[in-house]
Amino acid sequence: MKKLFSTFVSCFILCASAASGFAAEKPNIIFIMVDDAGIGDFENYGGKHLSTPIMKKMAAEGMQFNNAYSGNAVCAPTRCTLMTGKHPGHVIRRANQSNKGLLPLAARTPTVASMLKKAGYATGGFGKWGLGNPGTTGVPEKHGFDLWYGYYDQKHAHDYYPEYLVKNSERIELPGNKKGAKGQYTHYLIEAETLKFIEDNKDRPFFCYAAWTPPHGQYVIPQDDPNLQLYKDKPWNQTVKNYAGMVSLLDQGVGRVLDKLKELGIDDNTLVIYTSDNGANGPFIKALNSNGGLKGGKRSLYEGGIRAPFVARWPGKIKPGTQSDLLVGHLDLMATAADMLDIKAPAKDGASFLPTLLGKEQSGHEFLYFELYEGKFQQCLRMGKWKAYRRGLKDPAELYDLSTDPAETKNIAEQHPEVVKQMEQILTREHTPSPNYTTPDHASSGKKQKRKK
Ligand SMILES: [Ca+2]
Repeated sequence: MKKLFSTFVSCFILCASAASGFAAEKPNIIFIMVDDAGIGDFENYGGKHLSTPIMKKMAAEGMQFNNAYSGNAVCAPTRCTLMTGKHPGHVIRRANQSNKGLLPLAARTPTVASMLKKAGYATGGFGKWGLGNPGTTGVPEKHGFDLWYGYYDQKHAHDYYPEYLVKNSERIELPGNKKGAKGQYTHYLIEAETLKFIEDNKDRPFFCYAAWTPPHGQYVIPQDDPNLQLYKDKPWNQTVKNYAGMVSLLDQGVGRVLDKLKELGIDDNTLVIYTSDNGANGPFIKALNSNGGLKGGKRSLYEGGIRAPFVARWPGKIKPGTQSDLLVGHLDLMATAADMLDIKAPAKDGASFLPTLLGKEQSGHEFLYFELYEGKFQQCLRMGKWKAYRRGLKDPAELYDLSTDPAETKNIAEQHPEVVKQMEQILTREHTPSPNYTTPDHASSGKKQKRKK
């Protein structure tokens, strides 16, 4: 009888597990998002100048997405979209600044972290938060994170040798950096805390959001770092060499995360995603082709600002060496995590890419929508092979066919009026007015928006 009962229980668990994805296993999720690296910086996306063997290895062992998009084209709006699972026309942060200054996440805004915490996950974030400074409604520990270590304020995050970092809204003094000393390079500390969190939570499900700050400026890296030494003989100025060293440093750090998972024996039950928060900055587009030949870079809603490197590794679940052309974005993390656990995502703009990870057919997004008020207002829409772009709500949209013109060199709106009409309707519909930003009807009437890194 006892055996019968146990068989019944096993069957029940198996059946329940099959019906609900991975609800029984509760796989760990590690989302590593580096800051300002362009898609052209990475070897597996055709990068020729920088050493990024870990992303390449992850792609060989997992899946590389070739139509992936960042949440937006600058730091805070990307983070807002990623965390809330809502597209850029529905979130509070549509620029780093606003008409009302820094906007924290409102109290009780559901996030990926709060969703996973409710599902029994330990939740930790490491690096740059950017969605609310200490004392505001936006702090990460009020949005599902058990632990946040690093920077809350974006400006603070420009400094790699600050006198302090922040842990759950408390100052953590860095005595090695007092009075202008440069004794404690923060990325080393942030990477170490990331690894510690993984180790501390190896026996329970966890969500680790590594919002690492390299290679965002300031462009500094310790002179004795072996990743900088890789580029010592290159004919580049010191800023470019430092940038290159920072990209390689964080790539090696991802390797240390993967090694840690193997060492702890939790490699097979952990989905790791490695991506960047927005496109590359101008000097590196020029020196290193960091935007991979796409149009524009950081702050632009042309492809160079939002097309993201995006690889996923999950041994035993993702078939090694797979390439996917599915349209995906950072906003999909919430829907995908919810799908894994058979729970309901609190936001509806994202779409789960779990079927694709598991080798199943899926149709995915009909379109991805973006808007941004950084310097100037921009809207864009990716729909199938088409890309529409405009700078005023009532301006005619430019149209590009990315299948033949990935660098958006030829505006072919006049040849496809019906496509343009349909895409303009979606651009108008997906934009929701916000009192925090000034939206121009026409690019020429657009008031200059406040710009800040
Ligand atoms: Ca960024």
